[in-house]
Amino acid sequence: MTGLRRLGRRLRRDRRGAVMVEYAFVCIPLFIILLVLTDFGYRAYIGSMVEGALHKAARRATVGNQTPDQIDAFIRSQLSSFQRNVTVTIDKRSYSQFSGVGKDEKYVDSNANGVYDRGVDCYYDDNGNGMWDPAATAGRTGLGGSDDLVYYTVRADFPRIVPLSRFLGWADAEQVQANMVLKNQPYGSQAFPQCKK
Ligand SMILES: [Ca+2]
Ligand SMILES: [Ca+2]
Repeated sequence: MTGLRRLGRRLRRDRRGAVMVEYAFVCIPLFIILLVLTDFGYRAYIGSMVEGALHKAARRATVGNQTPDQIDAFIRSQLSSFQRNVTVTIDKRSYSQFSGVGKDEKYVDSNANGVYDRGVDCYYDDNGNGMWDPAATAGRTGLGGSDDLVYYTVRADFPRIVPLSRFLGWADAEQVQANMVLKNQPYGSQAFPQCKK
């Protein structure tokens, strides 16, 4: 019997290598699942922190006596525990009517073509900037005035804490966003815009 045959028989009898391969087949998927769950958990944790900070800040803002900078500072202070690796973006837009939140400024479609036509259709200049605005620019920046509705958006951008991006084809960074609409206290009078061309 040649040495090669003897080696083949020894390898067939030796189960230690097979156990290691089986162990790897079980452990690698489990390890990946654990990393994915950790990633989801971290994302959920940041999402809940962002939402909680936004709720607290919005309540303070609606009572009044808060400047936009103070609201921003409050939100950032609430998120300061993990802000070193998280970029926080805060946007506040105010609207005079709930029906206008996140939508185009209203207009009267005089020529019935389904779109706003400058100089032809009259529009309601809700944000008072002298022009019709689509949803992206509608509303006023800041906290608005009495009885106004304020649409808060807080977005957090952060790097993944587990090295899955290359392995699973995911992006290196994640993003969570929280939104809230609150109505300011009626501590004054509010003027509604008139339709104009
Ligand atoms: Ca039109
Ligand atoms: Ca406008």
